[in-house]
Amino acid sequence: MPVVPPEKLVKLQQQGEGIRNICILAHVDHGKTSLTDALIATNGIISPKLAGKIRYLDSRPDEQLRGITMESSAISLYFSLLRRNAPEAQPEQKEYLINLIDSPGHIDFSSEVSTASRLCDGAVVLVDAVEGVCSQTVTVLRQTWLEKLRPLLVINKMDRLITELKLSPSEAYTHLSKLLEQVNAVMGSFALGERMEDDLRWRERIDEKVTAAAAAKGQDASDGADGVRNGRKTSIAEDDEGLVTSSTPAEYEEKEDEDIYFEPERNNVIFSSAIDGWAFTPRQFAGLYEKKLGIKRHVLEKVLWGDFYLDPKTKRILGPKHLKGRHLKPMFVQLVLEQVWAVYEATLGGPNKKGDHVLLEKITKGLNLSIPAHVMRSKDPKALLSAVFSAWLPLSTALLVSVIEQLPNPPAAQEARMPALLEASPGAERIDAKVKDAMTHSKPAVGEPVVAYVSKMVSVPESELPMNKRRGGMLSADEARELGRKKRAEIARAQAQANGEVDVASVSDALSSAAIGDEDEIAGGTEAEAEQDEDPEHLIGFARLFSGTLTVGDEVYVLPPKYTPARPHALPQPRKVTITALYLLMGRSLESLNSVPAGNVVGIAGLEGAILKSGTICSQLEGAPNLSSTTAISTNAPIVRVALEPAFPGDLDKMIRGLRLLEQADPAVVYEQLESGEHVICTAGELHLERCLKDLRERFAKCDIQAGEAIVPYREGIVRAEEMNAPRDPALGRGRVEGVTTSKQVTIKLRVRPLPAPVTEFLVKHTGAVKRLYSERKAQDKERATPHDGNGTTGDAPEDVGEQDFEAEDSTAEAGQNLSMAEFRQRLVEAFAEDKADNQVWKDIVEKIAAFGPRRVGPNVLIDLTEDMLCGKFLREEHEAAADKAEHANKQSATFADKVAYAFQLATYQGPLCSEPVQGLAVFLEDICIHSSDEEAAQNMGRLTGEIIRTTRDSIRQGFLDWSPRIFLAMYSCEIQASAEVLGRVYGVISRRGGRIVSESLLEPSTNFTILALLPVAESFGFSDEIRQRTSGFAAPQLVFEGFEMLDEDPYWVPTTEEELEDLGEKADRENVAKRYVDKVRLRKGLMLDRKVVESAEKQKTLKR
Ligand SMILES: Nc1nc2c(ncn2[C@@H]2O[C@H](COP(=O)(O)OP(=O)(O)OP(=O)(O)O)[C@@H](O)[C@H]2O)c(=O)[nH]1
Ligand SMILES: [Mg+2]
Repeated sequence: MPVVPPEKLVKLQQQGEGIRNICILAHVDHGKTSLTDALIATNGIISPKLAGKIRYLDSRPDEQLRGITMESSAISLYFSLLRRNAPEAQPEQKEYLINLIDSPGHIDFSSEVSTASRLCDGAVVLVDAVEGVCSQTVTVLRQTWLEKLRPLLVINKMDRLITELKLSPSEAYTHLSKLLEQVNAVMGSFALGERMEDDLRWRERIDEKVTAAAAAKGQDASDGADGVRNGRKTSIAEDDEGLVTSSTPAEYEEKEDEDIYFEPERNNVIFSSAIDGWAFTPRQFAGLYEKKLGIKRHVLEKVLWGDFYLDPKTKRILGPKHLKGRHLKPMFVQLVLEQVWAVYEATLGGPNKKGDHVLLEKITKGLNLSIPAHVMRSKDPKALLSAVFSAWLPLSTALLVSVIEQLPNPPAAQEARMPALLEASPGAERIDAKVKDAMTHSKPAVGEPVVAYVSKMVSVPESELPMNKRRGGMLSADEARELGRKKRAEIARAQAQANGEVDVASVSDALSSAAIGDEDEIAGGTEAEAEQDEDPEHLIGFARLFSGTLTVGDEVYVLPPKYTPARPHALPQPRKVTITALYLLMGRSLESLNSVPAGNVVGIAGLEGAILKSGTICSQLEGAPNLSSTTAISTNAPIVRVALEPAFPGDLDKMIRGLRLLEQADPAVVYEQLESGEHVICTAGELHLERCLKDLRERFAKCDIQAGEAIVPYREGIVRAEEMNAPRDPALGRGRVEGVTTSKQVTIKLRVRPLPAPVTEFLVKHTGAVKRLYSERKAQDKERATPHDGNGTTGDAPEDVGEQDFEAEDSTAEAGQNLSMAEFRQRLVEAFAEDKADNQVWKDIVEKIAAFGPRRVGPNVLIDLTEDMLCGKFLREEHEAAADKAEHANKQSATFADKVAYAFQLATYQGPLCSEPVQGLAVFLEDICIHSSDEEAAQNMGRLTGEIIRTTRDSIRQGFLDWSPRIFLAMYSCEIQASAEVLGRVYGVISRRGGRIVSESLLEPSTNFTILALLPVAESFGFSDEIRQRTSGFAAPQLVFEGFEMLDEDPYWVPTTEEELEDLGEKADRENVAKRYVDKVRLRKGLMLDRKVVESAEKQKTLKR
């Protein structure tokens, strides 16, 4: 097949109707990359013989080695089709451009899935015919649902039903129906969720209107006196109500949801085998049988799948009712599956698995296929199989025709998707109407506003950029002149700007872009130089253009993630950058473009440094939409943290530079430098970490880097255990502490208790909500604060405490952000009420909450029991705030209360066990007694501040240790598919690593089991490899961070009673697992350990030689 020249693709970019932007999504290993091979082969990029085997888009060596896709990559393909506009018309040739993005299925790279889907209009979702719906299948289906991408379903690996499971066509049909039901059940559940939400919103709206109307009536009644006016008003109110009911239907209307399901009769299901290179839709078979059976094609299309049977005598279609006890096979079995099975039988079956030549001849004749004679004689049955199928049911045809017919082109898709997407973006009402219009209609004209969304930055070595690749004379003279002219124009423009009066930011931009030009020029000039060993990486934005036309040399604004059109000039100011190059993405290789119109996927250069991970590009600043803040779906939060150091200390700078590049080039990596000076990266999983390290060593840092042991997060907490030591101070009671500062001037009385479990759980789940409430409150306070408000200075510091540490883990807790203050309060009260045993303690406690911690958002509460609520109330409505501040603005103890609140943040940030964050702690501040006069205290403020913070922190720790402390382990939920033979070994590995099985189910009709287990993150390193080895590669686990789980063992427990001593001996021979974890963390952090290093030293002896 001839290679399609890039010019052809570029021409097609101009015609919106002929473009399809699609992404391929599925669970890991369901065959995405193999499937794309077949499409790539149609463009002559790879040989059709190799399609399905070489996995062309897995261009990284490690991707090939492991057989796992790690990065999403795009390719543009040309496809032409003969189409008839009317059944009788002459077929016309139509050309299409398919921009296809292959995404990884492994859970570690799930962030790449969101980056891919945001750029597309449609999705091809694959499901393995044997394994069925897996965890990631549900995730990607949800992604298509949320992004409003139209999906196509491909049931892949159909060959496994024949060769592996050896199902008969009838059995396979039953299996496929079940599989389809599974997939549709998933879709149905999304629709149901949405419907319930709609229904709720509808009810709320009705309620609101009814109360509003009732209030209006009440008002009238009290207005009273003027009877006439009153009467008129009431009638208006009624009118209002009448209007209301007409605009909000009184009966909730159910939306049609037929559209969302996958149904073969609607041609949105494709059956395929990527490895054997075939695929079909029922429509194709309808075409085949139209003449033979004399049944109209569109009728056949509808009945080929489902409970329909062909009467062998009359050749008429029968429904299940008309079977009258006859045993007929469904049409799909008889007319479709049996034919496919027959080809397998004729090539791979037969007496000695060498095929059945007679049958094969019959089939090829019957189907009128022309197979070259040398292939027919071939000894390789697989080659024969492929040859028959590629002549009969080529994969690319079925898939591409479906894509073209079923999935929308960019103008249609944007019309459907954009309004809702823009509505959900921040400051939606301030978006310029012109921008909205251009985006909704995908207007490609040059004058239209340019809006593009960059979903990630891809790093490309300089040697692979098109201009460098062509070095050595391949550039034609015209092209070279054009390139030079463009460069000069660019530099001139940049310089003109630098000389002009534009603002500082754009000047520096212009300078930097001029510098880029210069560099290129130099690179061009030193052409003759031998291969440089330095091959710097360039970051290119992976983007989708939604409106306008983007041209090299254009100046556009890069909107930062927090941008909102309501405050376009808020800091950080959006930067203006010059587009230095545009690229057509062709897998690993790139082709230069001069300009690109709306509706295309494109690579953009010139954004380096302006975009960290993702962002929006717009030609105007005022009224620009922010598209990046609405993406949120990353199922796997970065949880694996590792400290890195260069093998040679001199390479530190190189490593840091590399880390910065890596952070930009990978959406799921977080790089941070700890206070201790360690350089830490946070990755989504072990495999992801491995890829990052490889990239760092070989591309970004180009030096040897050593990774330390993974840093696993823990949580600390307390419980009321059955048998606890006596309280430290029986007079005060358990958990109560009276801390006196060193100078004896202040006493702080507080009490520590474990929060009821439902409350902790609620708070852990709703960190997002607390975060929002807190920032709203802070904004309120700021508005109110007078310039000489002395409190602010030290009180504000706590948010800084380990801010970054949490950032990464937080993303899981972002859910539930939308709770309003009243809702949040209500739900919290309910959670407290669940604790029946102690309900006296928790009565009305929500009103007294002064702060959450650590970082003001964590799952611990500071409860203010002081007489005048010194710390102030956290969950307050707006009107309460003013009174709150004014009341004790002058009190000395109120100033101290601020310090106590700060100490609470510190104490919960680093618990006493191993300095890990605390969860589920309630600190009751009972009193702050000052033993000196106000003036004296005011004089010693500086010293006292430190003392109070220290005393409070220590008191909270003491109170903590008065209960039974517990350590909480980070847990992965783990899904493994394994066959019955290796099940035992899988269980063995899980239990040895301290995990436990949650459920196990059989995947009929295969003998595979799906096992769901929980596994401590700390024990998960090497888990996947071990499972793979032990099961000879048959089981592959997927690990997703689940949350923290308590390890019910006191790390400080030692046997004390006689019985225990008798059972366990003085040294407690049974290992205390909790202590092991605590000690491990303490050792890493360099904290003191109470560990005997040498035991029984007296037994040592020196042996004589
Ligand atoms: N039997 C069979 N095997 C297939 C088929 N398609 C793909 N495979 C195999 O399944 C494995 C995974 O294929 P890939 O194409 O890498 O799967 P993927 O979905 O891209 O995997 P990730 O990108 O890592 O999620 C490979 O060993 C393929 O040979 C098929 O139709 N039938
Ligand atoms: Mg792949």
